[in-house]
Amino acid sequence: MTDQTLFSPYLLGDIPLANRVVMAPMTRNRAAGGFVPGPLAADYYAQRASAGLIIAEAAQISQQGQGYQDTPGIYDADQVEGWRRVTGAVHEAGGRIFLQLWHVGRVSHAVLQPGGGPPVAPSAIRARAKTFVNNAFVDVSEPRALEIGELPGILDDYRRAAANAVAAGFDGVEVHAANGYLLDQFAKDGANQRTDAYGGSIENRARLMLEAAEAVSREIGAGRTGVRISPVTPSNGVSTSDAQPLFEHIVEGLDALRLVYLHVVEGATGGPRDIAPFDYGALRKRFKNAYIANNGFDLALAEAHLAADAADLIAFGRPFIANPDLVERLRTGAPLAALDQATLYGGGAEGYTTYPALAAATRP
Ligand code: 8OZ
Repeated sequence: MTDQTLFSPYLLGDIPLANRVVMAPMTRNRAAGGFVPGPLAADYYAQRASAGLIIAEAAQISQQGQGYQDTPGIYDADQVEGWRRVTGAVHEAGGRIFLQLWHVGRVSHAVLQPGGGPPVAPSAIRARAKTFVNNAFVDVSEPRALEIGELPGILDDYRRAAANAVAAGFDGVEVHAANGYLLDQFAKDGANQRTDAYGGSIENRARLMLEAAEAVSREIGAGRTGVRISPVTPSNGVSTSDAQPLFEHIVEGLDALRLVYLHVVEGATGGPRDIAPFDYGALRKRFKNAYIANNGFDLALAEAHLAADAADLIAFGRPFIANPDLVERLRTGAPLAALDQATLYGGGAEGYTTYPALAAATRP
């Protein structure tokens, strides 16, 4: 007898979710001209609306915040219109959808940057990471260190992006503070060698992430604001000497803002969960609202996590790509379809909206 908690409703702040299955944000590089969500995005997300909550793919908050080709933005009116079609289709299908707000920092290439300039970073340290531009994987560009006087402008970009997301019909937003992007770069000492109020101590390195979360929650409300972190991931060449105390401090700060959820990538993003010792329970204990656990979950691990009260919600990433009806398949024990790697990033309908749901007739 399986525990059915994963399929029971959950109240996320004042947002009712039909179940505890979350679709994790996943970059698909299919935006149209002007970095407007592509024409198929509404279908793609609506097909997956049986998730309790969809967190839509990372959307850059400014041109400076973009790091890969064909990713959608959330900083201008055309982008807001494009996203409105997505949120309308998901709501029509009975789903709930947040948008992930993204600034890549140093994980970018000059060809994507305003005026072809260098990407920005806490310090002028190039990431050992690749990006995808002009249809090819290339090394990221050498970044320049942000001046302290530029940071209020970036916080204002987060604020405006959050307002835009709500105007586009999203139920809320998730601040992307994971995977070696700007806010994670500031937090971690492998990328941040600043000597000002944003570098050095844990308090200083955590500052920009907490200020971004605060700017967003002041704009749209803490009940519509979540944050995603990845304490130990090596994604995009990021590292830190002090993950445990650093993220305990960060989570205390996020809790003080009363954000509606904390989304934690446990382990190496898209890789092993046990890449480094880390006490996630210490984060859960410090955060009163919802804890979303992500990374490498299957049904058994999800149920075990919920039964152990290690999380409130479980985010599934890649399984949602090939299984639009993932919730139903997990609930009935139906087999999961395999993902086609070749159609993951970029392209059209193939591998995006073409994965079928199980036909009603073949359901057990
Ligand atoms: C895969 C490819 C490009 C970007 C992340 C937004 O890792 C991403 C991403 C993933 O958070």
